[in-house]
Amino acid sequence: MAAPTIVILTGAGISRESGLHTFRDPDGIWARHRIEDVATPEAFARDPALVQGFYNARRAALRDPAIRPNAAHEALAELDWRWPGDLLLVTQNVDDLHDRAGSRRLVHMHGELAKARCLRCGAVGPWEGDLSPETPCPACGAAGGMRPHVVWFGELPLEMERIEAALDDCGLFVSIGTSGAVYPAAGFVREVRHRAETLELNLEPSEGSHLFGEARHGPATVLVPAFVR
Ligand code: BJW
Repeated sequence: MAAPTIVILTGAGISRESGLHTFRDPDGIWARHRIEDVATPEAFARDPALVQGFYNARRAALRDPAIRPNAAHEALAELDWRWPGDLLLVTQNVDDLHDRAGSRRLVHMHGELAKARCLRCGAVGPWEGDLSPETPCPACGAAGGMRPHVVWFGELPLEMERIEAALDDCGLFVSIGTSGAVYPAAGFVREVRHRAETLELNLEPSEGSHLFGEARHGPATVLVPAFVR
């Protein structure tokens, strides 16, 4: 029998032990910033400098040499190299730790901190430094239209067609380090649970924990390598 298609969904919890903050834990990003101020298109239209400052700081933190992929990112990269069937790693994370660990069959559904997008010409490219409301686009030269390549509330997540196609084929769905509070990702388990095996690996039960066939609770750096090997 052919190896089943695996879809893995990851969230901020997988990067917590690499030193990056989650969103909804007591010490998380939303404890220090209001979503309405920094993570909506309306916030960006109102105060682009504030929003860019928020993402500039997180982009700079990602370049700190102490921030590296952990054993959970590495185990998923190993699974990607090894698994003979179809596999798609769908991350909600805007960090690049799965990329650095070596995962290749990877979708960043909420975008990437290390990329910027021009609102004038639509070009998306790598971005290492800070963005400001005056930053010109390297592709078209227009000033004032560069924004972080991330998905804010009210915007469409990226590559949904590819994700839905993988979910349609899915024989095993694994959710790792996500609170299950944000849609459409939080709805994936409902889509597949009647035809696929479903497994949650999270520090604590997520909002949708009861929807999974099996749930294991603990740190990602312990649970994910144990699942993969
Ligand atoms: C550990 C650990 C360790 C800790 N080991 N675990 C009702 C129904 C459907 C939709 C909606 C609805 N009401 C509103 C909506 C729309 C809205 C939404 O979902 N709102 C909710 C608040 C209800 N969604 C949207 O607007 C999305 N777009 C959309 O829906 O378009 C329409 C559409 C419809 C149908 C199909 C397709 C499209 C866009 C959402 C964009 C989210 N953007 C953010 C910011 C990205 C940029 C940035 O990083 O700043 O994405 S918000 C933030 O939340 C970020 C994350 O990716 C996302 C999810 O968070 P995550 O990863 O789950 O983190 P936490 O902190 O919540 O959880 C961490 C977990 O890890 C915890 O459980 C810990 O216990 C655990 N953990 N340490 C293992 N060591």
